[in-house]
Amino acid sequence: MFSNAIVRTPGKSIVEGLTDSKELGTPNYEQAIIQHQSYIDSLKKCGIDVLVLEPCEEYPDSTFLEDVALITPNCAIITHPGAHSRRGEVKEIESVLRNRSNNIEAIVAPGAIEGGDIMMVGNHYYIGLSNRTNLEGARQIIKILNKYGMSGSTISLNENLHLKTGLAYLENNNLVVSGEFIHNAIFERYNSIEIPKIESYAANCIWINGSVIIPTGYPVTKEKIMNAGYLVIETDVSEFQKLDGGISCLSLRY
Ligand code: CIR
Repeated sequence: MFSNAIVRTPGKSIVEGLTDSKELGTPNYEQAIIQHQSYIDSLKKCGIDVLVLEPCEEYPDSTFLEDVALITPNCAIITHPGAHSRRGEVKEIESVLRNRSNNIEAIVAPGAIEGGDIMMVGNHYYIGLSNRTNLEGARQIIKILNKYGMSGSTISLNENLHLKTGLAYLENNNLVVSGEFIHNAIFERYNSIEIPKIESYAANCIWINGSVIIPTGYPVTKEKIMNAGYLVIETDVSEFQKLDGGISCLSLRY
């Protein structure tokens, strides 16, 4: 169960965020603010408290707060993003984490890791090896997880930006899978909820206390997740999709 989330309001600089999806256009700042507020409302509907951090104009991608930290029940870990332009974001989260955990750890160079590449399944954390997360980053985080009684393992990515771009764990052994993760032997012990290619953006969704928040406009995904027994909450994050960000990227949940 989660009881808290932390989000960061987008800054006007969001229009300069990193993207591999230029064909979707530049995000509209005013629209992003409206969508961000709806996202916060969706989190609150799941019964959790939401801490809203001030915008950070210096870092255009800083609204994608998931990438700079991992908060576990036993410790909080500050990441070292693989994207150079995002590295400074970590100094903006440190004091926030210090108020929330007695055990603060950090990944250091040459290790690189972004939170989008970390998927929690109970006490175990899957770490995606991507263009943003390297083996040394994974090695460091697994060592920290072990120190606090948790475990981790790696999985290589070929197509997705982050591990959770294409995967979401919905508890109760249910795993949303898309693209390169469909039929991957690593995940064969889970009940797979397969997302068709045309809706692959919706594979990035989040379970919070029995509800699943998905992006608006993905009817097949919505039906499949509802049929698996969840309450589905839709929220429009199209301005964040323009920067390759999705539902999970916009918050830290703990
Ligand atoms: C980036 O490229 O870093 C941002 N524009 C998007 C980050 C998305 N974060 C995530 O998937 N956890």
